[in-house]
Amino acid sequence: MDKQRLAEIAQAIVQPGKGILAADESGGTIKKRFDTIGVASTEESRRAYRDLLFSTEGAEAYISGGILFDETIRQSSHQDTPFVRLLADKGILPGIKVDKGAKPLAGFAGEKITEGLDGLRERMAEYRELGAKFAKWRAVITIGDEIPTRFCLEANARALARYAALCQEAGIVPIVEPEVLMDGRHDISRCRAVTAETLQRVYDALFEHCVYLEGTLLKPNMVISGQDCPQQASAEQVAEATVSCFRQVVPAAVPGIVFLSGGQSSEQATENLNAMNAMGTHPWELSFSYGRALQAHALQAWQGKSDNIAAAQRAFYHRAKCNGAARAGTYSRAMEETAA
Ligand code: 5MM
Repeated sequence: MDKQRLAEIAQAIVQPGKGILAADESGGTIKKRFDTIGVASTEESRRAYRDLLFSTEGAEAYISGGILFDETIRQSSHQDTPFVRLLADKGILPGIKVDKGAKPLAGFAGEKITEGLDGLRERMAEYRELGAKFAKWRAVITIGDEIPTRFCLEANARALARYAALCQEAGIVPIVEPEVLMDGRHDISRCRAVTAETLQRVYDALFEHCVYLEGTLLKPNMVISGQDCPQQASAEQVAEATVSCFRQVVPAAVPGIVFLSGGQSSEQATENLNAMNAMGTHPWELSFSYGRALQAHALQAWQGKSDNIAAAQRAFYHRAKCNGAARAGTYSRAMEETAA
């Protein structure tokens, strides 16, 4: 394992002012997104959509990495440039989602386990050949009356750790993504308790699997109120709860935390990240790896029509820029008014 190279890649991803575009929606998820604009999900419509995102001029000022899906890493732009090369030429590191999705955990109603470890060593070798510099595996934790169970947390943590070890063996930086879902009526303190326990088990497992933390990144949920909780925490409360929770359980050896947006509005996800960075310096870089929060406005602007590509790219560029500012704690709502 080339530890220095892994650490360099991880640090490049969390360099100041930049973050990750998560464009790794699986077939089912991208269909759901396209359904909202009435566009059929075909290999070509998916290619065209990712093409407009990756071809957005100037977005590389705010985007350090792009996560691709297996289909996407093999596709090319309208000018026949492989997406991996298109991104690399802009200085954007290409990454790959390698999990096979969260499936029901047998015997544990309402809980999920992420699959995809079988054959992963061989797949990692292929993705490395295709140009992937980092990878991503998402575990899903649901909050309910009796859940998550300890068994579910441990099973997912072990899978994340086995994935991370295989990534590093292949010279690829693992992004470790344990997502505590925001679905439910629970309050922010319940989210904090479950997030802390989840992360504690993840770092125990990573330690046991001899994963080199300096060559990893963490992609977690923020500590926020459940979506249906009547009392929604403010950005400052989210920032305080998230940072204080993570200080207790995320080792300082981890170079960066790249948050997912998880269903927050685009503006809320930016505001929350901004509030964290406005607090001052932290043991790790605090960045973004947003899917919906970077793409939602662009998707709405696109509507599947080539005439709308420029408008969609303006919308994507704007969100990338706002989140770039949030990396330094200098974002303000006024930036939304000056949108292109
Ligand atoms: C949690 O989802 C990840 C971040 O996206 P959001 O910022 O929208 O929450 C995202 O990378 C996700 O893992 C991919 O879209 C793949 O999801 P599926 O459900 O298709 O495996």
